[in-house]
Amino acid sequence: MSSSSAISRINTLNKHLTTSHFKNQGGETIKISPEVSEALSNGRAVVALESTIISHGMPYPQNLATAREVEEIIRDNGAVPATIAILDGTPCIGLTSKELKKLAILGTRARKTSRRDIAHLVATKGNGATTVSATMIFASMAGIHIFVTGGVGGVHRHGENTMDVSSDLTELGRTPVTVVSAGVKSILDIPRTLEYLETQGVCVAAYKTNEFPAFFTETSGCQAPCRVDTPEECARLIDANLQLDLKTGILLAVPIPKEHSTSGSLIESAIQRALKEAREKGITGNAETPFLLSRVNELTGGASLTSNIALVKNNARIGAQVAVSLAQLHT
Ligand code: PSU
Ligand code: MN
Repeated sequence: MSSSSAISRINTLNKHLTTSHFKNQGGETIKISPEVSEALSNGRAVVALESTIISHGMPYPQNLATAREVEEIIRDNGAVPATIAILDGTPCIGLTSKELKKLAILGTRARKTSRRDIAHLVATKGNGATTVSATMIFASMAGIHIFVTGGVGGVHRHGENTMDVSSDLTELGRTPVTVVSAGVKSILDIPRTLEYLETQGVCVAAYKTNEFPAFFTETSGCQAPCRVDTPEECARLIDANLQLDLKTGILLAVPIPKEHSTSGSLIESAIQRALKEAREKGITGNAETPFLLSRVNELTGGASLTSNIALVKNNARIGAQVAVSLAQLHT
């Protein structure tokens, strides 16, 4: 879907609606905040944000403070933030301050929601925190092309046996949204994750580096398939992907800022220990990533959380700049 067709569709939808709801192509109601709706109608830069990072990725109250600060950074850089979640069964694009707080307090009581979970959650009117895959789906429905997060899911270590491959990767292969992340954590198998992204036809671009970053560290030992050096260059890449209607997503990997990557070796030993504990406790499936994230945070005495917050904010700044450049290409 090109940006102009998405915007004109939302314009048409808005003409018929007095509230800030729209129906997707199948007729299911989706709530879109007035601020996001207006920004899309006017062709302004909009950046989507996921909510699993709030509910399952960080503890309360740092999760709420970070979510609010990230939205602020996006605004300060000239774009409109659109945090996405499912509340009482309604997919919401753009949360009010109250809704954001509700989600942050719910924490892991909100369901971690990937593509497979969406229909059940809507049907049962539950509360869902969207992962990268589910957030991409709703961003794409609304015509939002850029989405900022911390890290994406990947092929888990020993994934060749367990087949635990995050649905984030298959979503990137089928939904034309650009995900800005700090790469993939070394709790995962990074070389296999890159192989799988190639299989899925996903364009993986590293920002101002030749190497694919490993979330807490700038390096992973893996080359990135391509490189972009400015927000404008990245906007042209996204535009080409949309204009050609390739229908696949883009993964923009932004390395953690140097001053926050120092504790990399400390984090690596914590990761090794957390992985061992996960195996001993038999933690698998979609519980594995949240377990590893919180255990690594405990084992590093909070150092990993500090790095995590710093890199998400950095991604928000760059993601907003890319979104502004993309909006300028279309004006
Ligand atoms: N990686 C992180 N932080 C996160 C996640 C992954 O460093 O918060 C979350 C994201 O929401 C991502 C999801 O989409 O975990 C992937 O989960 P799984 O590995 O179960 O597919
Ligand atoms: Mn999984």
